[in-house]
Formats: sequence, structure tokens, C-alpha cells
Amino acid sequence: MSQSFVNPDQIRAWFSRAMSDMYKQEVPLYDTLLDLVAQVNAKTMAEQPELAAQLSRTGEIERLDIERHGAIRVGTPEELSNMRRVFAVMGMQPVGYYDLSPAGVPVHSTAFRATHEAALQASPFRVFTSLLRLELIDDAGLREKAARILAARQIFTDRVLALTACFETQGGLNEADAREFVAEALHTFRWHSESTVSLDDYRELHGQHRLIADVVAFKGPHINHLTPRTLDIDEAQAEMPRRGVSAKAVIEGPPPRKCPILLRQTSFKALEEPVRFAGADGVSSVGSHTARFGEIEQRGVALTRKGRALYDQLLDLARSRISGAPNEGNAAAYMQNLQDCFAAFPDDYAQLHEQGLAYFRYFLTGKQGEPGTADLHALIAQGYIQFEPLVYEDFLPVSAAGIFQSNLGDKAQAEYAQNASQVAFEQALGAPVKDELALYEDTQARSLAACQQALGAQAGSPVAA
Ligand code: OOG
Ligand code: NI
Repeated sequence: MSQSFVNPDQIRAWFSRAMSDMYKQEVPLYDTLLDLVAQVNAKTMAEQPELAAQLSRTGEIERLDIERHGAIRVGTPEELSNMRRVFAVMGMQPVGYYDLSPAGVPVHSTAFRATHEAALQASPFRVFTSLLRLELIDDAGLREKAARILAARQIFTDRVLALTACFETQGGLNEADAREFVAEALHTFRWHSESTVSLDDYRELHGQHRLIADVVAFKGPHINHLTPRTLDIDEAQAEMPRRGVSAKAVIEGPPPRKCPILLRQTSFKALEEPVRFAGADGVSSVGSHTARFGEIEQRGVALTRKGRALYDQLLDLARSRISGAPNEGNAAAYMQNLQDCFAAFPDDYAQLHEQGLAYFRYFLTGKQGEPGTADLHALIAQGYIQFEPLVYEDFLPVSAAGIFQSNLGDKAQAEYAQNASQVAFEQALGAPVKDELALYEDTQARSLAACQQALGAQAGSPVAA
């Protein structure tokens, strides 16, 4: 009775909402950030009617208020592959591969998200999911101990795994099951103020890398931040200290621009939270752990392979002009470098389109009549078709590393050799990750095909790209 199944987009929207409600309870500063972002967004739209009009043409205006991404870190291949199965119930697929090891973080990651523009419009909820790489830790004794501790935990409730299996065999969940699934899945992402290890073990894990302690010493992969989307991150960054939130020194990603590209992010530092550690004979000891933080982001147009190569090149250049990673000491100089270097990146949608640097969606303008041409560029020039930026739905490895670092403490930088291993990651995941560029290309192509069809009906001739 497939007609009684709830659409996975709906399950994802419920889950995103439930996560947000839970995180508000867990981290009250998150609520402060939501408030701040809502105000900045309202002000930005009032001041920039052209931006508001663009967002309403693309439909993004409707998803803006609910748009969130979260992040988790899991410890074993089995946890990662079960996570994939659970996210699939909510219509979320693994997209992209991120290697964080060059930045001294012993994880590699993917982003679980919806992939079709209609599904993204229904709920753009995404989760940046990292897998701990114990193999990068050179202390064999500690490596084994960590593996042993991880092997003994189950991060999912029996019920959520049963409902997931049910989804897989039936092809869907009915409403009661879907609602129960959301409530059960939520448990995996909760914060536990009780550690599963002793204070001594925690210190040993922490001594190797703070992130290892964060993954290994707890019952589950607590959601470590939930990020709303702002339309003006510079304004939001300036507003944070005014509300008693201490922002990270540097906004990650590209500099401010008229036509935003990719993703800009800033965060507030992780909170130090009390934790009860396990002890012999049931005598526990109290300590603390810092894991959970806040983040906001501004999203811009997705870049093609060519655009991304230019972005990476200019970012490298800006970073090479300061020594080491951007930090509090060199923030102003770094931001200036970034502005200077990115002068080479066209800041105009028509140029970005013309040069094939970014992805767009095509829309009919509503102009009537018979277009005497089938050429896309001519149709744009003649006012039959217009294009709008296709928003970037993914993450940036250098930015992610900066966010990790700022929360692990700038001092805690380890050195790992460049160690990308998408093959090992996909083996652990139990599936290949999707190529994000192919997804943007598909969306762009679908929008063009829709225009072609409509114009063809209008003129009786197909439109060539
Ligand atoms: C993930 C950090 C990366 C982002 O938005 O790039 C991230 C983590 O700390 O687990 O969230
Ligand atoms: Ni994030």
C-alpha cells in the first residue's frame, strides 16, 4: 500500500525541526543565533529588494527560515554505514568526499543531503558526517583501546534500526512509523553528560587528539552544531559580540562579494560542559568536555569545476601570504589578502555565466511571441529566458578544517600526511558518495529542458544550449 507511505522529504522536514527543538534545549546560545539571523535576514531583504526578488524567483525564500546543517562524528565503519541507512529513510544521500587529514584532523567526511532541487526546496537539511580514522594514530596501544571502546557501543536504538529495515523492505514508512522513526533517530544525536570511560582514559584519548576523546568517550555522536543560513554574514558576525556571543576571528571561505559564491561560515567557540566520568565501583568523577558550538553561514552560487579551480587557486594564494592558518593575530591582514586575491574572480552573474564559472537555473521571463532563434544566449539576450544563481548545497574542506580547528583550540594542531582515501571511506560507508558537480549539472539541465519545452510549445522549435 505504497500510497500510505510518508514522503521521505516530509520525514526529513520533521526530523530537522525536531533536531532544532532539541538543540535549543541543549545549547541556549543556538536560540540566540537563530534570533540574530532572522533579524539580519529581514533587514537584508528590506534593504536589498533585488536580492529578495531573486530569492523568491528561485523559491529559496521559502526554505530560508528552516534551512539548517548539522555535524556529527562517528567512530566505526559500521556506525557510518548504519548512519547512511538511517539518513536514506529521510531522503538523504552521501554527497562528496572531504579529507580533513591535511589540516591535522584525523577524519574524512561526507555530507548527507537531499539531491533533487524539488527535495532540497522541501527541506534542505544536511548533516556533515565525519568518520574517525584510528589508523592515523600512531600509538598502537591507544588505537586498540579506542577500537575496543567503540566496538562495545551501539549508537542507534533497536527500534530505529528495526524501522529502517522496515523502510528498506517495504519501500517506505506509514505515518505512525515515520513519526516514531523521527523520535527514535533523535536519540542518536543527543548530548550525554555521562562519559562511557574513566577520567584517566578520557585524558589519555584527549592527549592524543581532542577529537578522538570527543568521538570515543561518549555514548553517541552528539550533534555538535546546527547552522542557520544568513543573507549577510558580515552583518551577523558584527552582531554576534553585541549579543554576548564571541565569534571566531575569521570568516571562512571567500571574501564579501556582490555575487556570493560557494559558502562563507563563522562560528562561536565550543562550550565547556560538565561531564561525569565512569569510575571503578560506581564512583564517578566530574570533569568537563568542549564539543558543541554554534555556526552561521551564507550560501552563494555553486561553482563549476572551472570556477572551483579558480576559487581554490585564489584561496591558496591568499593563505600563502600569511604564515600558517588564519587566526586572531593575522585576521585583518588575511581578510585584506583575500579581497585582493579574489579581485581576479568575476563578481557579476552575467560574467560568471558567460565564462562557465558557476551553475544557474533558467526561467522563462514570460515574454510572449515567437523566438526566432533556438540559441540559449540569443534567447537570454532577447529576454525570453533569464537565469538565477543555483545555490551551493555542499561544504568546503578548508573551511571545515578551520571550523574544526577553531573548536579544537588553535594550539591542538597535529600533522598528518596528505591521506585522502575515498575508496576506504566508501568501503566503510557501504556505498559510493555522489559527485556534487553532477547534481548541479542535472539541476541546471532540468531547468533548461523545462524552458525548452515551454518555448517549443510557444514557437514550435527546440532551444539549443
Ligand atoms: C564539522 C566541521 C565542519 C562545516 O560547516 O564545514 C562543518 C565538525 O566539527 O564536526 O561543520
Ligand atoms: Ni558546520
